[in-house]
Amino acid sequence: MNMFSLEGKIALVTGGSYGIGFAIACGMAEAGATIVFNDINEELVNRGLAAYTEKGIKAHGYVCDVTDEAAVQNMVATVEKEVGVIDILVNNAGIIKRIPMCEMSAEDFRKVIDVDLNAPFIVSKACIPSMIKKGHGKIINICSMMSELGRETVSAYAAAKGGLKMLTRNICSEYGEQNIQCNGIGPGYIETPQTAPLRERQADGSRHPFDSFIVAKTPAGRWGKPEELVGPAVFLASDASNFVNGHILYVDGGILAYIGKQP
Ligand code: NAP
Ligand code: GCO
Repeated sequence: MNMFSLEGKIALVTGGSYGIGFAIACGMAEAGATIVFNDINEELVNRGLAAYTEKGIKAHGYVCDVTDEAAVQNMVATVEKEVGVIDILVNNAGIIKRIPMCEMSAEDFRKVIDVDLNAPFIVSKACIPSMIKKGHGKIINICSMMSELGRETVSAYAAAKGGLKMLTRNICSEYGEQNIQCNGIGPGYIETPQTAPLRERQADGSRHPFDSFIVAKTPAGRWGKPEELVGPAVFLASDASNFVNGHILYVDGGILAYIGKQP
């Protein structure tokens, strides 16, 4: 079962101060990886470092906006000097703007595309050369249900996550021969700060309509927890998945398979 071990491996998790990135990083640390993470500002990085320390994990934190190519190149070079070559990259950092498409500015659309699609390109491009030199690499892109489905108000996010699915397949196609495996994880609806607005109690104390909708649409009958992404992430980061490439592993409680409960 050593094939699931991440001992001796260095994992970079972008946007890893909290939420899904933090949970995946903690799981990878438990499997033996050295954790490196970045976030957009010092306060978040320090918050993340404190959270990792509380879990007994000595993580390495860097301030870096993943949309800034020069900053990313510099961060990766610094990590290689201070920690070592990145074996596992988790492109996790992401944002969402829930605005009806015809009310959304082009600037807002571009910002979501920049963080959720351009940044995984930028960070992967910065990490791949050293992975090739080292003879192996694992890239895990955090996709979404919206890599497959649309819904009102998330046009930019769905476009980005659909593109991220195809970027995943293209990195597989272009670098599979250099022993780089690039796969995606497609979380369903997970309880994190990003989805908190969709779960807020109403003024009368009732559940948010979207919360009730998602619970009815999910065979598991509940939202997922960030920790439930750890097993799939460790699998895709480990030798156990060396012949899995270009695959999007949906961790969604069955929602993509289900037409939904009759009202
Ligand atoms: P989250 O709670 O909002 O965390 C996102 C993290 O990314 C935050 O630490 C955020 O920092 C960071 N980030 C945002 N923009 C950044 C930038 N330009 N540079 C560096 N870091 C940046 O989101 P989450 O729910 O954990 O989601 C993590 C990933 O999973 C995202 O890609 C999301 O699209 C995806 N996902 C989430 C769900 C879900 O149901 N939660 C489902 C499917 C996929 P700030 O606080 O500074 O923004
Ligand atoms: C939304 C949610 C979703 C989740 C996730 C689902 O507004 O529909 O935020 O997009 O974040 O991506 O997989």
